[in-house]
Amino acid sequence: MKPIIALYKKLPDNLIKRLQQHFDVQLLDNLDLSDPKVIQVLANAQGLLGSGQNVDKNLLAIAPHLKVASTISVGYDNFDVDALNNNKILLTHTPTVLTETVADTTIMLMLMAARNALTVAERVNKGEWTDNIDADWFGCDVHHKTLGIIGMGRIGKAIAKRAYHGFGMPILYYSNHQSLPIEQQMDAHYCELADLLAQSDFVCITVPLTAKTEHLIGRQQLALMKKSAILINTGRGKTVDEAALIEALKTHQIQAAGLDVFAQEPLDKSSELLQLDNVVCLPHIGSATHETRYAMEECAVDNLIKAFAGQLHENCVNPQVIDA
Ligand code: 8YV
Repeated sequence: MKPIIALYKKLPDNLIKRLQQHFDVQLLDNLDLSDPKVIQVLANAQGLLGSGQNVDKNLLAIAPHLKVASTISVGYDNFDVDALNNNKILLTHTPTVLTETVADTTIMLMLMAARNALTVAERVNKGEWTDNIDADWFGCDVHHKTLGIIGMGRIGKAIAKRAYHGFGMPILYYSNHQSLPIEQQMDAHYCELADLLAQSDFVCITVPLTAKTEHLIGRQQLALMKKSAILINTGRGKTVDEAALIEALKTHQIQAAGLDVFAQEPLDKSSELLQLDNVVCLPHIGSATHETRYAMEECAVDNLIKAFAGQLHENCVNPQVIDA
């Protein structure tokens, strides 16, 4: 008998067919534990495949046969990894295929925020472009400004490459580990967080959300930034204290922000962020191109198939489960 997997995301037909060669695929709309169908499927499921839903102790309690969870994302902050480890459930993710696309999104947000792209486009739409534009339409330069990158992982490096080679930006970075190749190839300088915040014209956050990075940027850290600085977040919303950021933007403690991620998603339309004209808010589109989302889905499907075949040697969040 093929192992049962709970698929909680719609996938293209060719990937579903591929899954069906290996598994008994049970499609769910979500992982809402109050839904009897979800409970019934999870009671027998050995695999999970999807994204954007919480997988916690409550879910694991009703999924006693679960062996592998494959998330269609690089981030896995919505999984209780300790609980997965305790239950010897392998977690796989899609870390490499979205790197370049998320780096593109980050650069786009830097440019949009620096050049007031949203505001000026809206003014054109409203018919306000009736003469040569004057200074209240101007933005600020990006090229050759100092970029501070918080989190020099795969995505941080792809941002650094674009910024250094494309825009001639000096790079500062703060990360868990120093990266000698980045220092040698791009003359990047490792800094303490406070120094990075004080010296950077643009600050990009690309760290994953963990207990250590939650509210990494709060009122104190925002106060260290230049008044002309622009904060970009394409990682996870909760790495920033959103209330403190709103305050800093309102009082012009910093100049602007470009945000793809928020403490609560989708962003509520009553959020104060949407009332500020020095913020660009995007709907978490970091990896959202047709090509990259397909590559993520394909990678997650492959991860699941290989994991069940005992052939997965990459993309494991908790490989110690395999060893155990
Ligand atoms: C997507 C992301 O939002 O991979 C991640 O961690 O944040 C994004 O690529 C996610 O995959 C949505 O399902």
